[in-house]
Amino acid sequence: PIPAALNFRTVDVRGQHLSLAGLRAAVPRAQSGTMADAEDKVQDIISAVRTRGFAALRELALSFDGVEQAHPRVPAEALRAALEGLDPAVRAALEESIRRARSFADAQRPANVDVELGEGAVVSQNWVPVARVGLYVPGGLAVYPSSVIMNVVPALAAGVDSIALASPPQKNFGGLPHPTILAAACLLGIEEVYAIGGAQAIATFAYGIPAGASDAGDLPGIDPVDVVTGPGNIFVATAKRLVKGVVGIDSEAGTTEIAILADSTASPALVAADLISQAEHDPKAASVLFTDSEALAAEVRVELERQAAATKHSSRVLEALSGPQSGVVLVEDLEQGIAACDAYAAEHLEIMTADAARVAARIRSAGAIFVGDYSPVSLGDYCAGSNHVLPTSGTAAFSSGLNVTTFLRAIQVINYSRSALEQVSGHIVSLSGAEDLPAHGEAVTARFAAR
Ligand code: HSO
Ligand code: ZN
Repeated sequence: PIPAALNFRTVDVRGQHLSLAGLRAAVPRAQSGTMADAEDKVQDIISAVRTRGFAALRELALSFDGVEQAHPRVPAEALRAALEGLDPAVRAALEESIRRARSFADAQRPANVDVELGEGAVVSQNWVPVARVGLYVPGGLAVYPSSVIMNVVPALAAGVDSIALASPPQKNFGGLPHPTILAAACLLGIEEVYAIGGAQAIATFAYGIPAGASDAGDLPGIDPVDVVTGPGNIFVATAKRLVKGVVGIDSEAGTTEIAILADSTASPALVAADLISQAEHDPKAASVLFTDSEALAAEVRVELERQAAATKHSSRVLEALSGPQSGVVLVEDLEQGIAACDAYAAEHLEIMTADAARVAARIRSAGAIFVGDYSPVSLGDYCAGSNHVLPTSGTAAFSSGLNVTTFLRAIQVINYSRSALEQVSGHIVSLSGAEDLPAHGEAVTARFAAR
């Protein structure tokens, strides 16, 4: 039901000395179970793609996207044509976004380490890119050429050799992904692009599809990947969770969230504008304000009403702001505000307080932190240089946004000389005895036995 009016609820945690568990239970959240509901449907899609390959993709493209598809691979000419047809202002914006993302991603590459733990006892840690990745770019209520950049740039900076991209087929564009998505891919030199949406794209990447034949001719196969990344709706997030272990994934980047920690010095109009900016993504998007100022909360509510009524995607925004996942959390003071924000672990957290940088430095859990009035989430979505594929629904407590290390593995290399091994051989024998695994010790002593 689309609400006619704003119902931005209030959660008051003042005067209660809530523990972490108490705060987690109190903060606005989507009703749990939404993911479990999706799980059965998503599992069916994954099984269909695994067992029936291209035939399943054809059926899913028809039923979900209304598109007849012989093969999901986007032809090279379509990529080039999309770039040629791209609006010059959008092209310039994409290029600037790429430049900033690239500079930041290049600087993230971690250094290898070599440590000599004794003479001739060398242990190293080498960062090695995965061989092949599958990047998902959503295209449901909106199209996301910016997400092409966010996925591709760190993969390139990590040194990944083989990069495949998938995005939903669009009925209005001849069954191909949206042309700005194709143009962004072309701009970044990505040639392997598929018109596959949702859970079926994630399944295709995870398991691959063998080459086959059809009435329409040969069907070139799709190789499985090592890592699948990208944001998406609940179906995409659920699919990633279900294939995790078969492939690596980035974080659970589901329906978007914005949290703002603001005090009485914040501008109600800007707070409201930012809450609305992310509510625009999805009726299930979450917009949460944490504040110790009742006056600010009241003014933000007025601004939300005014701005939400005037914005283009008004009904989507009103539904998101009025859902159980959104609202204002009244806190005792900034201390409790910080604790509540940590408990919430927002995908995006804006700090709009006096001395915002000092407050931001104290936050322990968030996908990304936006400091002060001039660092809105929209900046990070498009052009900050940071990544917008970030952990949602509290998973920022243990996972990170997309970055270069998402596509790297740390391989440790052990290289001891004879004398270096001899030096610790007694310890190895002792420990192998203590664990009742004597053959471990014997493997070492065998090297020093007289021949
Ligand atoms: N806020 C979204 C990313 C995005 N916004 C793309 C606009 N375009 C999730 O971080
Ligand atoms: Zn956004």
